[in-house]
Amino acid sequence: MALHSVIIAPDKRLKATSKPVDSVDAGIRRLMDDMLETMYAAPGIGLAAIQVGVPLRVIVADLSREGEPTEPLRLVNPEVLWRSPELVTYEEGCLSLPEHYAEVERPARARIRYTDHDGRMIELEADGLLATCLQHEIDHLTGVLFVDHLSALRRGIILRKLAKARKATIKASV
Ligand code: GNR
Ligand code: NI
Repeated sequence: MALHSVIIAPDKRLKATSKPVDSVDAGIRRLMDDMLETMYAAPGIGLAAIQVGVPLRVIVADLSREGEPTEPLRLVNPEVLWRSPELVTYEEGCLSLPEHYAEVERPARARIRYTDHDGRMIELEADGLLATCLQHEIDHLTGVLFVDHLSALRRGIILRKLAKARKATIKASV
């Protein structure tokens, strides 16, 4: 397995639309294992392939509690089939927007269809944090970040802070 580095916003690669996967082969399974390793190391509860620079419709997630057995989810070509009319608000974070958090309102439940690591088609109805997490990951597949659900003012503040923090790190490393 291998760790990837996570792309930090602002970065135009994060705005790309990811392409569907043709077939779940060894390369895709390897990608998903590497993404899980990267996500656990961060740590995070979800990761989209585009965050490690791979523009394919692949996401991983794990919402198991610390100290409990892991429950890795590997989703290829996920699609939202249905969104509940009821909404819910969670404080969201993103590995591509480190140290920034904001409340985002989304459908409380969602029905999702995807292909698993064995190439089988699966449907699941998610609620709670899993519903929020999977919608956050599926947003990444069309270049949407949680800050895109905030006002332009709040988005601008966060993205400018990240751009400034990056410049400071580059300067410190020369
Ligand atoms: O680790 C993460 N935590 C999180 C918290 C609330 C809502 C969504 C998330 S996903 C995020 C990891 C990430 O950036 N996934 O794309
Ligand atoms: Ni994210």
